[in-house]
Amino acid sequence: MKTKITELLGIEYPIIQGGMAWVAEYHLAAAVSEAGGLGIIGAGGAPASFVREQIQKAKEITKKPFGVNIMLMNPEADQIARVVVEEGVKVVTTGAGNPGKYMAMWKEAGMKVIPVVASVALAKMMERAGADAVVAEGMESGGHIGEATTMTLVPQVVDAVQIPVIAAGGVADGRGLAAVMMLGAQAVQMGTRFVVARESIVHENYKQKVIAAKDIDTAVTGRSTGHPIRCIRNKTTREYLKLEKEGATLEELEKLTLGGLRRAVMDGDVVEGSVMAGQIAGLVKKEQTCAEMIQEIMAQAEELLKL
Ligand code: TUI
Repeated sequence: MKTKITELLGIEYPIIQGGMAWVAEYHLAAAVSEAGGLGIIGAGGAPASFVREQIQKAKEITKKPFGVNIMLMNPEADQIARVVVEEGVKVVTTGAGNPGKYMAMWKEAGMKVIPVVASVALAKMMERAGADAVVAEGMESGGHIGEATTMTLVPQVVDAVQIPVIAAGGVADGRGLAAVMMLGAQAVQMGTRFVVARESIVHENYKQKVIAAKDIDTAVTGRSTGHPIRCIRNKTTREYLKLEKEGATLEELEKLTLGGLRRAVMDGDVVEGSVMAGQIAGLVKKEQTCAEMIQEIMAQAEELLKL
C-alpha cells in the first residue's frame, strides 16, 4: 500500500510504531522496521548517552530506516536533539511538548521531522515551522494524552494542514487502519499492540496485563495536574484518583508514580507500577512477532479498503 507517508519515509507499509518510553527500545524498533513499518526508539526519560547507544545497537541489527522519539519533558532533551543529528537518524518524532526550537537544526541535517500533536493549533504551528508530517494522537492512546478523540482530531488536523497526517490512538488492527485512512490519514502509529510483540522486551507481567485488559480497563490520572496519563487500572491508579479527588498536592501525587513506568516495564510490578496502555488494549489478545502483526493488519485493511 503506497501512501504519502510510505513515500516520505521509504517504508513498505503505512504502519509506524509508537515511541513508547522504556518499551520502545532497539529490538522492537528494529523488528518493526525489518517487517516493513517504521520502528521508533523511544527516548522517554533516558539520558542522552543511553539514547546514543540504543541508536548504535539498532543500526547493527537493521539496515532499514528507523526513527527516534524525543519526549520533550526529558531534562536532557536538548542533548538528545543533537545526538539524533550526530548519529544520522533519518526520522525524529516528538511528544509532550513543542519541538519548535530544534526544527531548523533537524531540517538542516536533512531529517524527516514528525511532531506528535494533540490539537489542530499545534499541528498548524508545526507545519509553519517546517514539519514533514504530524502524528495526530487521540486521547484513546496510552501514556501522556490530550483531550480530543482520534475520530474527531484526525479529520480536523487533515483539513487544517497540507502535510501528511498519521493517526494514533485506538488502532490495533486492519479495521482501525482502514478507518483512519477514511478520515484522511496517510498512515497509523500504533503503540499498545506492539507492547505485546514477541520482540518487545517488556516484562511478561506487563504483556499479560495488556492481553487481559477489557474495553473499560484503563483510567486517566493527572487530569487535575495538567499531565493526564492513561494506564491500565491497578492499585496505583485507584490510589492516585482517590488522592486527586481529595485535592492532594502535586508533590504527594508525583511520589506515587515516580519511576512507576520503569518498574512496570522492567521489574513487572503491574500492581504498583504504571502500566501505560491505550483503550484498544481490549482488542489485543495475543503475542505475535511484529512481522505477523503487520502482515495481518495489512491484509485486513487492504480487504476493507478495496470494497
Ligand atoms: O508523549 C506522548 N505520550 C507519552 S510521553 C510519556 S513519558 C512519561 N512518563 C512518565 C510520566 C509522564 C510522561 C508517556 N506517554 N504522546 C504524544 C503527545 N504529545 N500527547 C500529547 C502531547 C502534547 C501535549 C501538549 C503535545 C504538545 C503539547 O503542548 C505543546 C505546547 O507546549 O504547546
